Amino acid sequence: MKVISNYINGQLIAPQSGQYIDVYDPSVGEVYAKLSDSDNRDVGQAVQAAKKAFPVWSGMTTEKRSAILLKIAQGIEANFEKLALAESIDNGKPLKLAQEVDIPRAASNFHFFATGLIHFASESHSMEEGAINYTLRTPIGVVGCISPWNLPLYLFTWKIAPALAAGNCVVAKPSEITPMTAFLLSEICIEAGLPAGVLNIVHGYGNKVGQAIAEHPQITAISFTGGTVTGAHIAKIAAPMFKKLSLELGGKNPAIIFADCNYEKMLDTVMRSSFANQGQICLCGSRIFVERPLYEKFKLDFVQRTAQLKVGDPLLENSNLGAIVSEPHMNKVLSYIDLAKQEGGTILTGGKRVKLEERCKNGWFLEPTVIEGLSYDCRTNQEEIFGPVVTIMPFDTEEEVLMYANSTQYGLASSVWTENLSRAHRIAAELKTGIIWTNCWLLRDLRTPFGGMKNSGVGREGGWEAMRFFTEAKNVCIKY
Ligand code: TXE
Repeated sequence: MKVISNYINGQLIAPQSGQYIDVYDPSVGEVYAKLSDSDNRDVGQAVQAAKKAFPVWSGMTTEKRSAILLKIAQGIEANFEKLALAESIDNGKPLKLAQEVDIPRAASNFHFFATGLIHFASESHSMEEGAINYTLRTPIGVVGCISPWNLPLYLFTWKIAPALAAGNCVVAKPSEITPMTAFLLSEICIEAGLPAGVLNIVHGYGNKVGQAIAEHPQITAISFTGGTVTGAHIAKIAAPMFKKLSLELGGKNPAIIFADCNYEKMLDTVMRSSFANQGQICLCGSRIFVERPLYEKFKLDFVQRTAQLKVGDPLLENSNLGAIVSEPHMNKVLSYIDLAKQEGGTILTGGKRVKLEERCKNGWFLEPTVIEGLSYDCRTNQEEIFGPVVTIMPFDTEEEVLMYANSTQYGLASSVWTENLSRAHRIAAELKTGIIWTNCWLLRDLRTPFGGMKNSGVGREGGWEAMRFFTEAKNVCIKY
């Protein structure tokens, strides 16, 4: 049984509690590893190690820091298959998805910020009064990174890479539900020669380890991705301590399909934006609005394609959907399907748990589910379900669909399908989400600002947004 240790001060060590947490393989529904059940003592130890390492790491030349981060990127690539298999087993996602998305993006995250840091410059402003201003962007110190279970290594590295690139030392906590690839990253960092204490990974429960990170007075910035409720909880702790906060939270994203769209391209992509990673991506389009002339045709084709999706053993090449990440989450998603029925929805396909044979007979699998006949403002269409469940409904005018799309508490991502250029720009300007994909989905340029508005979060990740989040700006004005 694999035991997952903490990575503190460059060492893989046991938690001070000496206790361990069960880690499940969701595809078989059984415990397959033990996880350090850490607490504030381990977080305190990690902060001390990070503080000790900070002067050397922040004082290192950008070339040297870049070279070490590039070695970590190369380490991820060198362990590609091992990481992809670990991710698929831990999360339940198809191995193919981990190979095509999760692990390549984890390597890209380190590559991107390892090179970005060399070009990260500050600016100066000269004044007619005979003065020059220059802006210094210096590392913050010890920062906290807390990440979720849906894209474990992808989102874990999306925070850690810029934090380290900006010269900070990190105390990080992956989700206790999917800790394995973060543990394997510890081994890669040791191999890459990352100095002791620069990155510390403390495993365990959110309300113990995550809470201790949020509360620690010497962790002066927190980057969090997870649920909106948890994000609000962390903000309550961090705000009065005046910590910098980056919150990437939930979403209830609209997919808006106009009758003039490129139909085949739209249908292929909407299958992905609806059900990729079992619908457990905060960017998935879970509310599908279709212009009325196209509605019946889309409904027929979409339901047919959805019913043909194969829910299976994630290790098998032909599985389109793998397992749901945990039994509680599977039951939460099933409860929303029940709610949809109570709210007057019709299940057009799916809606039930899938019982597989052999190895996965006790795994947590759900049918991809399509629901119609609901009002735009019912709970099913307003609350984040975070599973393979989408609703569809027709619309007649742009004003109507914009009202539907913007009606939730969330504002993370939208997708829009139309060949009409003016309409594409017009709709994008009116949508209240931080990200809008038009005639595509999840096409990602890491330089762009990434994040949501309203209850989808605070701040942006990506590119210089991330480097600026993880540095303090100081303006120096010299009169001559
Ligand atoms: O997230 P949590 P969960 C949404 C999705 C999901 C819901 C809850 O709707 O159903 O959030 O998912 C740590 N102090 N998203 O339970 O609880 C926790 O250990 C500090 C959207 O997985 O937010 C984990 O490491 N930390 C999201 C991380 O927070 C705490 C992706 C996220 O866990 C903590 C995942 C606390 N008190 C879920 N409690 C997205 N935006 O992609 C927990 N944590």
